[in-house]
Amino acid sequence: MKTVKRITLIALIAILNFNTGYAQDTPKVKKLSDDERMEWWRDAKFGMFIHWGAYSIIGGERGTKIAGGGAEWAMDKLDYTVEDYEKFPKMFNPTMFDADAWVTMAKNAGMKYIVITSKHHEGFSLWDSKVSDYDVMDVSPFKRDVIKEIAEACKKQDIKFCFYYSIVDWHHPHAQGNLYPNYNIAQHDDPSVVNPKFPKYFKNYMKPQVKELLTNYGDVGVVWFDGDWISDYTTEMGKELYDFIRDIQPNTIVNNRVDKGRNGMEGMDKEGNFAGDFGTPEQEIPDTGIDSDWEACMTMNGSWGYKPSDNNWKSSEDLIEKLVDIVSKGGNFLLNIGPDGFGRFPSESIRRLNAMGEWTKVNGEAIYGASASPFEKPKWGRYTKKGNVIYAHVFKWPKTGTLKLHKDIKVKKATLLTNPNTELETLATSREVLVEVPVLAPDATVSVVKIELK
Ligand code: FHN
Repeated sequence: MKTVKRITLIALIAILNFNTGYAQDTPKVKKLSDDERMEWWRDAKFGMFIHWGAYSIIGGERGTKIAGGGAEWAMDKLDYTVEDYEKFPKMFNPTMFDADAWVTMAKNAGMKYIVITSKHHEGFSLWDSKVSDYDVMDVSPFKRDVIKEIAEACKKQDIKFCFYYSIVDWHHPHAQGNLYPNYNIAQHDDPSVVNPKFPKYFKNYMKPQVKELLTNYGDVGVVWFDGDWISDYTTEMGKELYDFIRDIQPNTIVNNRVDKGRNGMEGMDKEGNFAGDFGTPEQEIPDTGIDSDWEACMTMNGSWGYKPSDNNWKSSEDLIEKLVDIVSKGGNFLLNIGPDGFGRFPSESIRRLNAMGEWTKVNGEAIYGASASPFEKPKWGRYTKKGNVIYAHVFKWPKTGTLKLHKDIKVKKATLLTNPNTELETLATSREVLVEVPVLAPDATVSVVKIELK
């Protein structure tokens, strides 16, 4: 009797396994078409960039010296040798770090994805890397896997998890580490200066690290490379790395800094065949719309990494207008936060995130899933388009109570996003379309008029 029972039990488990799909080998991910793969990203429009590392302890200051530009360049700008600098990862102990709180602040701001620096140029890795002992688990007293905590918090709150990875590594002896303190960025603009050990770093360190990040932390929305400018890194490496990533996670999106096509800070690829799924304008917005995928990344003040001495903060109004301007030209906006060495977002950043969240809560339909408008930008603001609707984002509200739209806009119905139940009077003339609007702007920053087209 016992034997029969056992056989029945084994057969039952086998059937259950088969039916519930718990096949022994991990289920293969369905490889999406490029448009399907890019869809979530094209709809998302707005993401959070996070620059966090040992440089966040330094804050861009060394005695009376303040690093010019981004504080994340402290090792270079404040003249630390590799040996000097190694003391900072040994101090990294951000006991106030709370991944869930960070992700909640991004979500409440209206951001749909987070790109966090897994490793910046300093070479210090914020995850448990088996390839390196210069990581948060081995060298810092913190001993928590930051990338794991962020990835889990993103999954919990339905925010896409993405990571930044620096090709440049000022610590690794086969990358730029062997050149410090003589390493000179300018020298590296000279293509004749090529580090003979870099291919070893690329093959034996960089690729295994990228594989760890793509294997151990679940779905990765975007891999955001940086440091593509160095002459050690070649387009052959870039193309190999792009294919390597797509083999591990076929549907991950990769920026154009994976290869060598980027045309400086304006961020789009020059002529030629280069790997990468979107262009990356940095600290600037193209003058006109671009009909390929692109994302503008920007700081809130002047530094990517935490820099308390930099009080050059963009206003919340300016940041909202930048979001609208970028979406009206067909792009995404990746807006940066530089948390401090304790794991806190600067209060000035939180204030701006809250203001952007208030605005996107009311006006998000004119942003998410919207595309560039077919009409040239009006003097008073921007247009975005979604299906059969044009959204007029008014930066300068008309004092006359009459908003003038492009003459080719055929209005079926016009309403304010803040007051969808009240139809606005419109009049089409040969030169423009007039919309009667309240004398006072309904929104303190950008007010949006929804135009349903005939
Ligand atoms: O050198 C980096 C810089 O520190 C920062 O990470 C920006 C963000 O895109 N990228 C490089 C400068 O172009």
